[in-house]
Amino acid sequence: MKRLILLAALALAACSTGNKKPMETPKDRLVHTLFSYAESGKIAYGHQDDLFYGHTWKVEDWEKDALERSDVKDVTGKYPMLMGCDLGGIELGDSCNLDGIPFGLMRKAALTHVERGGIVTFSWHPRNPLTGGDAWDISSNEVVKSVLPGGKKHAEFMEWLKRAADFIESIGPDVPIIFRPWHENLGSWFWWGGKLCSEQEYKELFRATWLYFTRERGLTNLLWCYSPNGPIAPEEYMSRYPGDEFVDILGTDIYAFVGNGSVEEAGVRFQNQVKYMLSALVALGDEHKKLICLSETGLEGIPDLKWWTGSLCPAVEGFPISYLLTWRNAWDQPGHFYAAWDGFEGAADMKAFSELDNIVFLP
Ligand code: BMA
Repeated sequence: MKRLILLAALALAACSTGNKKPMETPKDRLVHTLFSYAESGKIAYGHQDDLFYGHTWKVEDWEKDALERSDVKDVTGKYPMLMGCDLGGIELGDSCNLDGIPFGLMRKAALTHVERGGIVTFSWHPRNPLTGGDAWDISSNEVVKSVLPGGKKHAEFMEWLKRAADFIESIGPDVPIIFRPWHENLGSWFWWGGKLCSEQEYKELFRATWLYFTRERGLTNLLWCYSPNGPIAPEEYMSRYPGDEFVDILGTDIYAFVGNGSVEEAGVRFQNQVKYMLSALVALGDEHKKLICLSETGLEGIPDLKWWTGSLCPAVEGFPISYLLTWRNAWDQPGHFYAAWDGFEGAADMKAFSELDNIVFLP
């Protein structure tokens, strides 16, 4: 426990400048909050797109809507502590993101969630700047190279960063945001993935994003999360780590998959994978003085009706992760959900999870 308090102090000291006692910023306060969860053995729960839509509904008239509906709240009586949002589409100047969420709604929901006492985190699935395809277009391994200085898409890419930074800036300087760009970078399903660019190119991509947002735009309200897909050996995890200066949180995305086996087997496999990766992140977090988290997780469609208390909880219990986040409940794809919803047969187990002493929801 003392170790974590020391880590928090060191992390904040690293952010401060000179000898003057720094003023506590919104980012500092969020760092403290997240360290205090980890220190007290608590884990905040997050849900992607929570206030935008759920399994059978979506916000229609967002300017008038009070944004009170949430599948998580319907089931547990509480909002998730974290709400995840995705910026995909902002780079083109689109009015809605890749899942049809108006950016105006995203801004309003982020502010509403923070006013309620919650925390927001942004991921980003930008289009492929070289081919014009989507984030999953891996037809070229020249894309990262093309956006770096000297590359033929560099100027256009800087415009993409500008649009993303403009949006984040429009939410306000006092709203701390966990920003998680270039995620799952050790798999090869995004154009910035492991086989699609060199280690150096990836690091430069991450650093260029950080430098532009932080130095050129002064967006110091962001906590930067590095979140490779897991499980993966710690050496591999660190092989594309951009550096301590550019990262505040070490995360990992690990999903449960049933595949051809039983849900029981999937549960055991998932627990082993998460425990393996989180053990590595605890050591890395100590070494690099960083927060750690399970940045994305879930079991699509939750066919295991005891998944929350039977698999997720035992997988993360005892690890000082500040938060975990389950993915979205798509309103237009009946099988694509990662949190329970009102009427779902496995809802009671998610409610039981929400009532555990070590799991933090937004009351
Ligand atoms: C994926 C799926 C997609 C979605 C994307 C970005 O995991 O949920 O349907 O478009 O995330 O949110």
